[in-house]
Amino acid sequence: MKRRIFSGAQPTGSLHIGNYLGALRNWVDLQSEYESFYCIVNLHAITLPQDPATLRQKTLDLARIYLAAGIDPEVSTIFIQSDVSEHAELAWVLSSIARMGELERMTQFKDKGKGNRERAGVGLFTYPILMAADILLYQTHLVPVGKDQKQHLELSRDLAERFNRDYGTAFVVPDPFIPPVGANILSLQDPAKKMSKSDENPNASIFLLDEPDTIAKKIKRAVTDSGTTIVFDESRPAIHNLLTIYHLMTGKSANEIEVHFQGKGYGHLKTELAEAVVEFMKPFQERVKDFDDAHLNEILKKGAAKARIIARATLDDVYTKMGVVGAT
Ligand code: AQP
Repeated sequence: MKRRIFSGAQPTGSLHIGNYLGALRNWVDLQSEYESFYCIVNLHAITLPQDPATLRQKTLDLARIYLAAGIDPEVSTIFIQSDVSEHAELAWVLSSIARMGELERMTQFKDKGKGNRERAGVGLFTYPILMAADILLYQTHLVPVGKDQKQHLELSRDLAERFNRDYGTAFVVPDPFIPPVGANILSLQDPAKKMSKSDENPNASIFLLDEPDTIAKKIKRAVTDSGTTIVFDESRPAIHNLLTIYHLMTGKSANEIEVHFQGKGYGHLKTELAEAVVEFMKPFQERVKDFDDAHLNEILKKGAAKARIIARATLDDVYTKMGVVGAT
């Protein structure tokens, strides 16, 4: 039996190269080695206000992006979270064993809630519990995510261990897979922040479907620092970030890159980086046009049917262990 992977992305905004380099490319690389479940987590998306028509459209667009990135529906299971209601059910169960204190420590709630506890949604607060349910339903061994999800994953592990200890083993305790390079691609405008779909500054993120001109403009406007040398130095996060993207897009080693840019200026780096990103994105942007809505819906329906069988078995086991039974 293959070990299992679960991961997902929210159909909010457009995916950016951070989502791709931190998560999606690893999903593609790992899909044959593991039995893989890749979810479009639309129930997570509604923890912040969404326009219904846009959310509907973005949900299908995200499926298109998964396929264009190289996720093979013959190999991996691709589905929409809300098509498998067990996600919401298990989230309720886990909310009964999760503690307020551990949720209060989650930094993403603080960031996305903008520090305003009075106005922040309860769903935003309990978001990591739904994420734990997503993962634990599938008896997941490995969860490939970016660095921003590390804390949430630790909570998933804690909840699995707590349930297993108190009620008997129902869950595999999942391990994170956080890539050594690319797990935290930074905003091009503020290297103190990660690149994010919901960043208010459109120049902060390079989206996977950006036109070549837009990519070049965004890179040209990227903030740098007061130094002059082009080297991988973590104490200079803006340049380090640009070099990391260059490294991941070209496959050249850090040493090769430093030698290549020796004696050259930031303008030169930005021009070559833009070319590398545009080149990297070209086949992906071509492939994205290949999938029509009817085909996507078919894949998603099939995926949900497969996911539901595993999810139901886990939830039934959880209910039995807890004594949650209906009339017979
Ligand atoms: N900047 C990043 N660098 C590396 N990985 C990243 N991820 C997100 N941002 C970066 C990883 O992408 C996967 C999917 O993310 P998500 O859709 O769940 O949303 P998120 O983590 O909340 O990312 P965003 O882009 O910042 O979206 P919004 O603005 O909607 O919140 C995850 O594995 C994530 O770690």
